[in-house]
Amino acid sequence: MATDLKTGIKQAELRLDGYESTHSKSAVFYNQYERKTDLQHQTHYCPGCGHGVAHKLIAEAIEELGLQDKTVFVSPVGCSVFAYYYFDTGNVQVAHGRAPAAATAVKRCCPEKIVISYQGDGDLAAIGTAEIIHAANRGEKITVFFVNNAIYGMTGGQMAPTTLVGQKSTTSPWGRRPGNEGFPLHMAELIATLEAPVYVERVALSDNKNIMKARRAVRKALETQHDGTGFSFVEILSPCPTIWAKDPVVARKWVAETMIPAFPLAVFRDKKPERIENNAPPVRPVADVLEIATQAKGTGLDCAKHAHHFKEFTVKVAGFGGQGVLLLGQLLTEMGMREGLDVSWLPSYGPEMRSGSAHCHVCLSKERIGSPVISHPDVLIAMNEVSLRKFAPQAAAGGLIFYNNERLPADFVLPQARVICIPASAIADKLGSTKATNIVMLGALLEETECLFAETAMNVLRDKIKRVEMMDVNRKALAAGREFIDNYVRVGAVSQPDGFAY
Ligand SMILES: Cc1ncc(C[n+]2csc(CCOP(=O)(O)OP(=O)(O)O)c2C)c(N)n1
Ligand code: SF4
Repeated sequence: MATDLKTGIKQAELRLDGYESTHSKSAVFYNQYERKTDLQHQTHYCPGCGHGVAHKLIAEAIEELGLQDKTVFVSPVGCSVFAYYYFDTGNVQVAHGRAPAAATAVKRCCPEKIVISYQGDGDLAAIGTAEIIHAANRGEKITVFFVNNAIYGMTGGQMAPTTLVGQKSTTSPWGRRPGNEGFPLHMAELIATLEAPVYVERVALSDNKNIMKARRAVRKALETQHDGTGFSFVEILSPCPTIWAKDPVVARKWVAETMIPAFPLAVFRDKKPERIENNAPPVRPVADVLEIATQAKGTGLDCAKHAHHFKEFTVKVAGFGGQGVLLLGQLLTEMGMREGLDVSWLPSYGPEMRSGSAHCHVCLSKERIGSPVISHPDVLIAMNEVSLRKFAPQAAAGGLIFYNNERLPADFVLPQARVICIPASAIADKLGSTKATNIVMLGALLEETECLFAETAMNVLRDKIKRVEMMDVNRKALAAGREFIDNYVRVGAVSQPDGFAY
């Protein structure tokens, strides 16, 4: 159907069958909604629900502005949780209240995208108050559509921060009393007190005239983002006939007659910022900022990235607290960083300081890392039997497991990965400190996999291990781990000064 580009209104079209088509679904919606096999033609919203109208206005604005391929729609927890079944755009569904934070992340990573945070009043003004205030205050270049229906719809009608004075809800059955529950929050006004937001308006889905105003506001908010100007926020007063226990027509009337007087419609902010802030990440590499680049220079390691034989190399280190599990992961990531790789380190540990289980995920990569979570590591370093049993089945097929012991438990079923048993604790003990067990493992890992340079390991150990008396033990432990591989695993191989064995 042809669209008038100025007004955004679709023009009637004469169809082949002789009928005049005056109305059709926006192309930004999927043709069929796959949520339920028997309901592919309709949304899950109740008849008369404002979410359906708000979706329509947003989809049409995206279409008119030609933004479909660029849009990422962040949907909340609330009745609109299933928005991703309807919008044929990029979609992210996030935890309750976190949409502005997730939208911030998407927008900062992909500044060319149009990122929409779509939220209800429980989501935005209760559990997510901090997220929206700070995203607005930072002037994130996102667009927020705030659907205010004065109630928690999805969970059956609890009081929302926007519930009107005197309005009954399941948690304020006597009607909201300011002395007990406080006054309704006016989010648009609140956000307009901040310096950064560029466009803030409140509209209402109460009647056709106001819906047309809402259509313009939605479009303007998206344009504000499209222009790269800044943060835009549209509060949409919206009927919830089901929870209000009102007929859809009466519910619309209630928006007009009861909600609008309490939440006046207005443009609260419409400004062109004096200068467009550039919140793109600093161009200096992290290694420069941390002043570690110069340490790598001159060693020949700054161009080592090209020497690495992998595109991505993942390690999981697991054991109990006190075994240096997390430190070993940190050493590996620091080494990778110094060798010019992208790295990530993700720790996981219980509340106990000692003896609780601990593990960490390490990723060394020549490319940007998508996620720090590693489900199937190339290498598992199991510092104890519990970790071996728990994580060995996750090791990648054809991967490698280093197990801190002389031999495997008798009943252990070998996984698809190769296992190297190395009595790292006993070796470290002999060298003078069990604490160096993780460094023995590090030596073995470097020697067997050649993932990083042993020379980098020594530099990192020198910089990171503050206790001078441990340095000698660590140096010996690193060498002992490498020698163990040469003597018992790769028999005949000899460690070379560059860290590799021939
Ligand atoms: C962390 C968390 N706390 C509470 C809930 C329960 N919960 C689901 S939706 C919702 C409120 C939804 O209300 P609103 O944001 O106004 O959206 P509506 O359903 O009215 O569109 C709540 C409290 C949850 N899912 N997660
Ligand atoms: S409960 Fe209310 S907000 Fe939720 S879908 Fe129904 S009418 Fe819409």
